[in-house]
Amino acid sequence: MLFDTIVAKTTANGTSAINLIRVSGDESISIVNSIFSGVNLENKDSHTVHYGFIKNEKQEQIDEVLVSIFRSPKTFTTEDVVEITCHGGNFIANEIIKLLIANGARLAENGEFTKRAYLNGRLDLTAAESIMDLVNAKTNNQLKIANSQLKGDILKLIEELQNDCLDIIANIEVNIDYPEYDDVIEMTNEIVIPNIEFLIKKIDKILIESETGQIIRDGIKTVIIGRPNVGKSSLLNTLIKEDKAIVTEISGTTRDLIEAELNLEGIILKLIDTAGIRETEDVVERIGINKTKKAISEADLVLLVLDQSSKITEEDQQLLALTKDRTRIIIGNKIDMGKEINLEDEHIINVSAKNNVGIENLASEVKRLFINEELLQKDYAIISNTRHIGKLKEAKLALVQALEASYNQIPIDMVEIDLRKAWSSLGEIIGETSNEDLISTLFSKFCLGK
Ligand SMILES: Nc1nc2c(ncn2[C@@H]2O[C@H](COP(=O)(O)OP(=O)(O)OP(=O)(O)O)[C@@H](O)[C@H]2O)c(=O)[nH]1
Ligand SMILES: [Mg+2]
Repeated sequence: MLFDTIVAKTTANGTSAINLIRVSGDESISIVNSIFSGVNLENKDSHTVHYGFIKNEKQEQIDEVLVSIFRSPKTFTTEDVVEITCHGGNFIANEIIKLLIANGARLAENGEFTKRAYLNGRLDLTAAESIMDLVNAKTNNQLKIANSQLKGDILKLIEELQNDCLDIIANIEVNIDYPEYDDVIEMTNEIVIPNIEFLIKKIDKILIESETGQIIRDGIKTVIIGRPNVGKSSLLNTLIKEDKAIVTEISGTTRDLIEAELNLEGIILKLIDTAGIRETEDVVERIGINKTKKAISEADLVLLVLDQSSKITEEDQQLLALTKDRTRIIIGNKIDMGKEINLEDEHIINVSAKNNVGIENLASEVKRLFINEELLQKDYAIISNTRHIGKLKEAKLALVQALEASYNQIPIDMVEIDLRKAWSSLGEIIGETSNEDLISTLFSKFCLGK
């Protein structure tokens, strides 16, 4: 594919030691060469680095730089790529970019280099997406999942599912188009059924594992609730090891939601501290309480804090009832002051937020609830991206429809429509679906000329 030449600064804005400017496209070497003095870049080999100067149209020196040449096709975008390493600071980089644009380059759009890598077939869509995950990674687990995706593990996984799907379609196709071929098994609904069921089971397993993947990639939205003064803000502060939320002995201290992020042994908790819930006449406090209720409804995990120094109250009971069906951990705080509360059929994690006691038990409970440790030890693809999960569910739905149609003895070519839908949803995950592809893959998979 031919594209124009694009340029962008790849390093962040602000003062730094160096900046890296990336240029990609057919004209990239000649455009950079036109503002570079040192050597003639046009006759230099791929993967070489050159020292010299960037000069403006008046031949004034802008900066002393290193220029790296990468010739097509073994480059990130598969096009000719030039990288200019210049001094830090926004001004120099902007001057160089302006000169490159004056000489025929265009400012790249967000993500355009990676988009080109994908459009030019260097990366599939999931690998392209993993690059953002790599950049955003904050934990080892996130890094591991993103690297495996970049390496093509998700691609392989999806391709395997697509192949299973195609095998079924191909058999049906042959049956429809070449009914006189008697060595092709006649695909009645009964024969299709076990194959579709097998494929659905495979997808179900991947979807279950993706729950861990999604938690690792996006973190656990966790809301800390409890009646006033039980120590919610103290718990937040202890967890993040910082005095972020105000703690006082006065009930109703926290009025608005306070958010913080925590890396809990490799899992990101997106914590929200809330206003203590109680009946109140105070308008500000009441607004806070309404926000708390909304936060509860949006959370993946509720940490319900009780106060072990006093008996359970009516408000506690209400909160226990309110969160009964949610994924929750009940915390008995202020365990240094007593152990007044025992819930018959609920496990309480006793802690002292103020004295940093028992917090590790809370951490292991979070892990127990959300993370399949065994899965993480294994070295295979885990889907973590919401888009992929959505498409996978779409594919499964189409397969379930195909299965139901088969059960109901609907003509086999109708069943095939659903199978194609499933194949196409899978293809959208890796960014390749189109009908022409389906045709050519079909023939390459099925040797009709035998
Ligand atoms: N003894 C003891 N006191 C604690 C503990 N945790 C918190 N406290 C105290 O309890 C009081 C209330 O703590 P906060 O963290 O402000 O409670 P809160 O639940 O955020 O209260 P509101 O924001 O008003 O709803 C403070 O005086 C804390 O020092 C604990 O583990 N042990
Ligand atoms: Mg508070």
